[in-house]
Amino acid sequence: MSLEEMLKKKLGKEIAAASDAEIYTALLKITKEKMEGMEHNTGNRKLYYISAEFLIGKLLSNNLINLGLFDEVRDILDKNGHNITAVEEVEPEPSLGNGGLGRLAACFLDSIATLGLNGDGVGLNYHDGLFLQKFIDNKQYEDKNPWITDNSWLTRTDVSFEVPFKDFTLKSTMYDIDVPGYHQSKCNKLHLFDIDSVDESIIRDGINFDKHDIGKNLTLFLYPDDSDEAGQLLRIYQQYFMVSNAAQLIIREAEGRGVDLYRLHEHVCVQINDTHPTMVIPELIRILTQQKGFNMDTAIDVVRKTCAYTNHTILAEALEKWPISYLEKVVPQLLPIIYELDARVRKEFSDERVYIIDNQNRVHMAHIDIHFGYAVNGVAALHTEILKNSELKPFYDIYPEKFNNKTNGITFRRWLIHCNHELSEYLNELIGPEYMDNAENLEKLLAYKDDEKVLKKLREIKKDAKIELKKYLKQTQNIDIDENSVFDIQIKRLHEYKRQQMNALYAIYKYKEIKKGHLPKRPITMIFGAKAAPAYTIAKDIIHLILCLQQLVENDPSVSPYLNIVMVENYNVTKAEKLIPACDISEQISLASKEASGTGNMKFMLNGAVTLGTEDGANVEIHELVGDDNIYIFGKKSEDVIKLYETASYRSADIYDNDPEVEELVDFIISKELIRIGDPMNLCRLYKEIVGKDWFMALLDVKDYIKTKEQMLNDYEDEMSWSKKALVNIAKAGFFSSDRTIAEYNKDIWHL
Ligand code: GL7
Repeated sequence: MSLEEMLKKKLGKEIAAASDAEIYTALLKITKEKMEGMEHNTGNRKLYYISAEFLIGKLLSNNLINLGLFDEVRDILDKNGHNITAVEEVEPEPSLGNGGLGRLAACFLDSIATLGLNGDGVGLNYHDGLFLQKFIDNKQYEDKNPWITDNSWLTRTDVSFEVPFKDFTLKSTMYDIDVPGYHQSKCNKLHLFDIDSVDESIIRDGINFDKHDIGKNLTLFLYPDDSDEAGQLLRIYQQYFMVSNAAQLIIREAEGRGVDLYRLHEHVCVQINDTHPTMVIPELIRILTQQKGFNMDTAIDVVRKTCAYTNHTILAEALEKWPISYLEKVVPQLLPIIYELDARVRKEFSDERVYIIDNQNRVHMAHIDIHFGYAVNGVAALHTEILKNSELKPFYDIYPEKFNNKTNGITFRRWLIHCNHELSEYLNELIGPEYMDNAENLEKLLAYKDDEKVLKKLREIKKDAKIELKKYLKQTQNIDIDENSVFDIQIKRLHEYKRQQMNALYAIYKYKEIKKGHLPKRPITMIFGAKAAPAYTIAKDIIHLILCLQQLVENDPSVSPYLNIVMVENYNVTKAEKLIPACDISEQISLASKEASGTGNMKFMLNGAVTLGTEDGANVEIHELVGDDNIYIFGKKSEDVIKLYETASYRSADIYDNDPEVEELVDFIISKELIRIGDPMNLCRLYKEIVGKDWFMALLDVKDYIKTKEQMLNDYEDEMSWSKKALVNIAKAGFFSSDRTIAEYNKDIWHL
C-alpha cells in the first residue's frame, strides 16, 4: 500500500477533508507502526545511557526524516491542501529536560541509533516535565506543562519492577519511545519509567503540590523545587526510582541474553549522565551481593568495569552532595554499601578531598562515580583540562588513565535538515548530499567562499528564516520584528554565569546611545529566551529587567525604530528550531571557565550565525576551527578568572566606583524610567547584587563586550564579507556532529 493510501485508510476519509490534528494522529500511528516492525540494534556489549533528562523535542518530523519518509509526506500533504508545518504545530513538546544536558542526551540517542550501535536511554516519564513559563507583569510565572495525550509516542510495555524505599515499595511501569537512526533499518529505545498511581490532580495554582505524597507525585515534575527538605527528599526518591529500575532492567536483560553476571562488564556498559544517576553504582552492587551471590570485592570489581561518568559542570552547586540523613530516610538499604565504598577509599588514600563522605556527613555523588567507574569525561577540551588541572585535580592525580575528553555535538538531522530545509536543500545542490552521512563533507563549501552568487544566496536564506520567525512571533506573542534588522540572539537557561545581565547592560548602553542621537546604521533586534529555576531569585530578577527594558523601548518612539528587545516566552526546543536559522549574532558570553561546553553555540554556527563569545567551553574549539576572522572573541581568559576566584580578589564595586561609564549603565537598573515600569524590589535587589557581589563578573568584561559587539555590528554592513564569515562557520561545523562525538565515546569508552 502506498503511504498516501495508508494515510487515507487511517483517517477513514479523504486527506483533504481531515483536520491537521487528525492528520497528525494518523501520521503518528503510521510512523509508530513502522518503527514497531523494526528490529533492535544488536551487539555483544549493550549501552544503557541513564539520564534524568531527555529533551527530545517534537518527534514527528524527525522520525519521518530518519525513516526517509519526510519528503513524501510533505508532498502528499501539499497535494491535498495541507502543510506539514501546520500539522507539526499540533504535536505537544515533551519537556523532559532543562537545557543543554538534556538536549545532548537526545542528540546522543539519535546518533547512537544512526551509527547502528546497541544502546538505549533510561529515564523517567515526568507528566508535567519542566514548568511552562508565562510572563505576567514583566515577571516569570510557572505553570504545569502536560504533554502526554491519548495518542503519544509512548508505548506502555509490560515491563515492571518493584522499587523498595524505606517505608513502602512502588511498582513501576516502563514506557518506550522508539529511536530510529537516520536511514537505518534498525531501531533503539528510550525507556521511561513511571508509576501508575501518579496523580496530576494534586497540583494546585501553578506548580505547587504536596511534596510528601510520593505515591502520587513521584513522576509529576522534572526538578521539583528543592529549596526545602521535602523537595530534596523527593529528588532522592526520583533518582533512586530511576536507577533501581535501570539496574533491574540491566540484570534482567543480561540474564535473558544468557550473560554470566560475573562477566557483566563484557556485555553491558552504563553511562552515568551527570551525577543524577550515580546511585546506580551502589544499587548494582547491592543487587549482585544480596540477590546474585557475589562477594563484595567481586561485585565492586564488576560494577567498576561497567560504569562510566560524564561531568557537565564545574559549578559547585550542581555537583550533588546528599546528606546521609536524607539517604537514610529514603534508601537506607544503600547506606551499608556507601559506607563500604567510603571505607575502601579512606583505606587507600589519605587526601580527604577524595573521600566519598565528608566531615559534614554528606555523600559526594561525583566521588562515587570517579572511584567506582572506569572512565570520566568532560564535554569540551577546555572543560576537561579544567577538570584535570583544578576542579578534579586530586582525582586526576590518582587516576590519570580514567580522564578523557569528549567534545559535545549536535544531531544535524534536527539542527539543520529539519529546522532549516532551505539551507540544507541549497547545500545539497551545491556540495551534494554526502554531508548528511558524514558531516565533515561540509568543508566542501569552502570552495565557494569567494563566490558572490553563493554568498548572496546564503544571505537570502537567512532573510527568509527571519521572515518565518517574524510571522511566528507575531502569531504566538503578537510581537513585531523587522526582518531587515540584525538579529542578535541569546537563548539558553537563565543563569548568572551565562551573563544575560551583561547583555541587558548592552541593551541599556544602546538605548542611551540612541537617546543621545547616536543612531545605529541598521536597526538591531535583540532576542532573549530563557527559563529561570523557580527558586533562583536573581535569575528571575534578570528576566524582570529584560522584560522591563522590552517595554521601555517598545513604548519610546524615539528608540523603537532602531532597537527592539524581545523576550520569547517559554523557550523550548520547538522555539529554538525557529530562532536559530534566523540568527546573525550568536551570543555565547559566559564567564570564561564556567560554561562546560555549550551546544547552542554549535547549532547557531551550523546555521550560519557568527559567534560573539568568550574563550569558554566549545567556543574555544569553534575559534580554532574558523580562525580569528570568523568569530568575535572578547573578555578575560579562563586562567585569569580562575586566579581571581582563587585569590578572592574580584570586587565589582571597584569597577563600578572607578568607571563612570559602567556606573551609568548599572545605575539605569534603578532609574526612574525603569522603576516606573517595573517592581522596585526586584530591580533594587538586582542592582545591589551586581554592585555588591557580581559573583560571575559581568562588570569585568562588560566594556570589552560592548566594544566587540559594536565592531560586529559595523562589520555586518559589509554584506559580502559577513556572508563569507557565515559560510566559513557552516563549512567548519562538521566537527560538531554528534555522530563524531558518539563514534569517539564508542571507540574510547563503550566498545560496543
Ligand atoms: C551543562 C553545561 O552547562 C553545558 O555547558 C553543556 O553544554 C551541557 C551538555 O554537556 O551540560 N551542564 C549542566 O548541568 N547543564 C548543562 O546544560 C544543565
